[in-house]
Amino acid sequence: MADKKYTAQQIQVLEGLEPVRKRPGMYIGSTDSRGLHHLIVEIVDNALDEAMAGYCNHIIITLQDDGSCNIEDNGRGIPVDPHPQLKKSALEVVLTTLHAGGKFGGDDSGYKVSSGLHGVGSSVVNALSTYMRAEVCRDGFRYVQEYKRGKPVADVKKEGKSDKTGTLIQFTPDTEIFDTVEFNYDHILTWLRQQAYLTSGITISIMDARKKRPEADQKYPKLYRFHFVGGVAAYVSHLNESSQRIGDPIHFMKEMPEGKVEVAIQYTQGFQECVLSFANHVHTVEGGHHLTGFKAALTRTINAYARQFGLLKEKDDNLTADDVREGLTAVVSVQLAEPQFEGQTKGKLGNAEMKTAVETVVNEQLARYLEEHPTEAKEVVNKCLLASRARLAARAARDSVIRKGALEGMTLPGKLADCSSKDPAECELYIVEGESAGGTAKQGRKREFQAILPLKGKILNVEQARLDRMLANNEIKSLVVAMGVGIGEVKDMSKLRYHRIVIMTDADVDGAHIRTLVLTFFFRHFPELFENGNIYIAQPPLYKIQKGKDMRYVFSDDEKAATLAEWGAKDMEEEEEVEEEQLEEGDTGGGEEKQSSKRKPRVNIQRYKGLGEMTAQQLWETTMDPESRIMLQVTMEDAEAANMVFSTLMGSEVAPRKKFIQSHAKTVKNLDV
Ligand code: 0RA
Repeated sequence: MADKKYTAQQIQVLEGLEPVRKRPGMYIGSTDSRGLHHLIVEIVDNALDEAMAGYCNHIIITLQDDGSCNIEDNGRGIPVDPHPQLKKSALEVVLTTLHAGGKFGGDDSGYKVSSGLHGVGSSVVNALSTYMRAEVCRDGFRYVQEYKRGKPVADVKKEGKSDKTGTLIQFTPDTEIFDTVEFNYDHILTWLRQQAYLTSGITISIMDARKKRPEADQKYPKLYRFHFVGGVAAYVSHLNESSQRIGDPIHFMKEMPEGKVEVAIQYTQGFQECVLSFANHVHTVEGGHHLTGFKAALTRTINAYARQFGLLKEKDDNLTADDVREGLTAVVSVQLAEPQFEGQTKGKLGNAEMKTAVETVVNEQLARYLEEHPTEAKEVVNKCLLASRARLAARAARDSVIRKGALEGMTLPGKLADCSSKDPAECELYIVEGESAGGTAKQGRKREFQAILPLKGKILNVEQARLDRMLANNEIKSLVVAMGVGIGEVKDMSKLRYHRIVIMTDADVDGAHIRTLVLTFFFRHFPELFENGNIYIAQPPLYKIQKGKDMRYVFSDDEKAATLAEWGAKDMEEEEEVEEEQLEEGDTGGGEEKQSSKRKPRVNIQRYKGLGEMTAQQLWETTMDPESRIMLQVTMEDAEAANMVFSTLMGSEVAPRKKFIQSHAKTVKNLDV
């Protein structure tokens, strides 16, 4: 092939990846961390396609120390035979052209829209990598080709014999394209675990072989192996790990003319609902028609069963969709030929025919399950009835709260130091731990756009509390009233008074706990805040380090060590407010350093144990001044992972309904007094 001359047509094809480098966002959504991880998704998707077609059962992903990522599978291997028209190896065509054009979803969509389109997306990864290497084992041989920014370095080479089949892709993301090329192991693990649950029979191994792993990733083992027997039912079991469950997961699967439907359901004794939906293994964060069909069938089938067996009397109202989803964990996964992904983040399935498909399967098979498992069925229906009664009682309680003006029309809480601007887009609400830090923040803030709300002690653990009980809690009430949005059925997010809500707690265990409680509260009742990027975590400094006229605030121990090293001082365990003399006899140091050692630079390290130890001016400079502060934005990137953390941290293993009803009755009484 090497001696073949390029035709004009081929040259055109070889330039085929230019549009990807020109407008990467169109092909991978964005060039931030999310887009970076999309590269892994593109390659692994191809391997998963092989697995779904029954040719592959193992995928190995390695984050290499040199910044590249290796993805190896034991599928059939990308074909290597010469392409009939282009007269070069199919491998080269697959990896260097936007082949199967149009299958990328057209001009307005940067998302892969289908499984089963082999190799689509690998060329996009190639285009956005400084280096890529493909190794294919097929037909008894091993073939290799390398690329630089999407262009082949040489023709495909046969490197020797092999009795395996499979594909190994190694790629190094291009720093010219991406804002960051640092992979987030946590993020990759979550996604791979999800894919392993959705693809029955697959084993996915992951290795983090980076020598210097990002701090956040260090808490994870370097090696993982995911293999789940039982598909989405195992997924539901995993989601319910830390909850009290009712029966085993119910699992059904059916090939419909519209596509394949797979559903797993399990109720827990808790109140929270967790229903995840997928289309062609893509998490449909915004739901869509498959989810609508599921909910409709669930409500219909449980009501029908409850009526048939006299659990719902003639005079009773039907259970609502909310009643039948309380405490429900479910995974709804569909596969279809031409999925349409819609919505802001392309996270919503737009194929209307999938509503009927899922609805039919769930109606049919859930009804059969209930009939065949009367004990579990009664338990589930009773749980829904309980939810219904609790809902009516809670509404009565809430109505009385609202009648008394607990929320609506209630004046802003006294301890809120509001800002003067009324434009929510520029307003910030600082939720501050403790009255004393609150006082400092009030002095330090810019009152035009920064409001301060001190929170006293620990707010209620909302995971286990119902709305009516929560509203009886003053800290929660202040927070809700300050935000201006109402809660529950009267919630109206368009009334949000601050577009930035900043949680500012001490850098200690108590601070972390309070932060988790506040986040849990927001997560349960105002998930929109995460979706819209309203929630931030303030980053107060840990230390102030001073040497002569040089002064620096540092935000981590690493940064402290680096600063001290830079200043030629030793990192010693500092005592609060105690000045330390640093005497560094530079062992390799040159004359200059010796000079300065003789002058004995005094390095003063102050550790801030709490926000209250800073002056108002310091707090402003380090933590609140938009010009210089560092804030972490909390996103709902992975609502499921967050949910898991929240319920594991906050949920109670034993949450008997009886107890709830009793305490609930008391609360209702208290509210009415
Ligand atoms: C095109 C055709 C076939 C498989 C693939 C591509 C393929 C691509 C990737 C990317 C990563 N792993 C992959 N494995 C396979 C079908 C091959 C055949 O018909 O034998």
